[in-house]
Order: sequence, then structure tokens, then C-alpha cells
Amino acid sequence: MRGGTLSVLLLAVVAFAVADDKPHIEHHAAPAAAPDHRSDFEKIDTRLDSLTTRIGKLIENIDGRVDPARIKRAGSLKVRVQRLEGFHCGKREYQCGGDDPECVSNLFICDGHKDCRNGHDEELCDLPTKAGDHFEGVVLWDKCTKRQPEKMGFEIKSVKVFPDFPGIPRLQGNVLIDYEGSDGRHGNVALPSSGYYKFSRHRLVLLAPETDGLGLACQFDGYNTDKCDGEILHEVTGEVCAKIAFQRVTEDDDEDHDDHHHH
Ligand SMILES: [Ca+2]
Repeated sequence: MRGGTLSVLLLAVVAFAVADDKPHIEHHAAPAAAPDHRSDFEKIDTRLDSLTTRIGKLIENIDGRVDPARIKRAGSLKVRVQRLEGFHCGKREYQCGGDDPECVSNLFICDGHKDCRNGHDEELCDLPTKAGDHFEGVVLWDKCTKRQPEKMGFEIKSVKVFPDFPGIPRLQGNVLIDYEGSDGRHGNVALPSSGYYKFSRHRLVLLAPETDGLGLACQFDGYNTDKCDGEILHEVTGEVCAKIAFQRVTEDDDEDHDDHHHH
């Protein structure tokens, strides 16, 4: 419920901010008109301030919850807020977040040293993936893969952290493709691939396993390690040409007695 309220509020603020970007200044207007506009802007400023304060309070409320699952959800929400606000750092830089507009190099994220004044570069440094992990997903749309699968997956075989680049662990794994052949028969392939995880972007990348130059990337939000937004993209141009909603697959359902159904 709160999430819904917050989203609506956010949209309101974003809409407001966008509208505010284009003030109705009439250049031909007489100078005498200026004070009216100023009072208009002050009104808008005040309203924006109060909306921002309300959102801040909502986020504080969310942070105040102790249930770990809720904190995880609240964290995911905060990331969405930050995405809406936009990142204002360079391409290879990380935005320290919070109220601090500081930017630090991507290479300094999760390297064991505090580089952001608020220390955010050393938070969220748990790798969302480890050797043996398996993710599967439904293909949402696809305008480039040759097999046009309905389902795709990937599995991670090994994770290595190199001391010089601790923020970019190297991965080995397989891209898994379930498809239906032109003869209507079902097939599946496991294409060995290497790649990396970037802490600065919470992004897992598996480089193109085939000669078509199509790589796989999966965007985590830094909090929820059980799902990521998958993309197939042209490695040269970066153009995204397919999307997959990946979910972690729990292999031995019988061993962990959580509230999943049993057969
Ligand atoms: Ca650091």
C-alpha cells in the first residue's frame, strides 16, 4: 500500500519537476511582469519542498521497518526512486547516493576502501551470484536471437575475484536456451560463456557465446538477489534486442523448508 502511495507521489513530483523545467517566461513581456513570475516560482518551490519532505518521511518510515523481507522491498523501491531521479555522474562513475551528489570511479566500488563520504560505495557488496547458481526466465520480447526461445536461463559455474579489480568479479557459466526447432521438435543448448559482475551497476554480464555477437546482461537492483532484468544485446552497439525476466531457480525444493508448495 505504502509503495503505491509513494509511486504516485513520486510521479507527481517528477511531473512537477518536468513542468518546472519549462517556465512560461515571456521574453517580450514588460519587466513589470517579473515579480508575478517570481511569486509563481516561489509557490512551486514551496510545494516541491513539501512534496520532497513527504517522500523523505515515507522513505524513513520504510527504512524504520525491521522485517528483513520488507527492508529488501524498501531497498528495491529506493533504487527505483534513484533511477527516476536519474544519475548525474559520468559514464564510468558511481553516484554515491543519498543527499550527496558525489561521484566516484566505478573501479572504487566494493574494493574495501571507503571512497564516498557517506560510505555507500562499500555497501551492497554482497555478490548476488555464486558458483552453482541457476536463473531461468520467460522471454518477454525478442527481435534478434536465431532460436527465438520462449524460455532462457543461465548458470554460473565459477566466480573469481581478482585483487586488482575486486569490484568486477569474473564469471564463468552457461547460457541456457530452450527452443522449438523448425521441425516442431524441442531442443535445448548450454552455451559456455565468460563474463563479469559489476558492483557499481549491480549488473551481471555474460559475453556473447556465439559468433552473432549477442551477449547477455542481467540487471539486479542491489537488494533482491533472486531476480534480475535480463537483456540480450549487441555487444558492439549496446543495442538491446530482447528482454527476459529472470528468477533464481532453487534446485532442491525438498531441502529448504520454506513456504513453497511441495509435490
Ligand atoms: Ca571503495
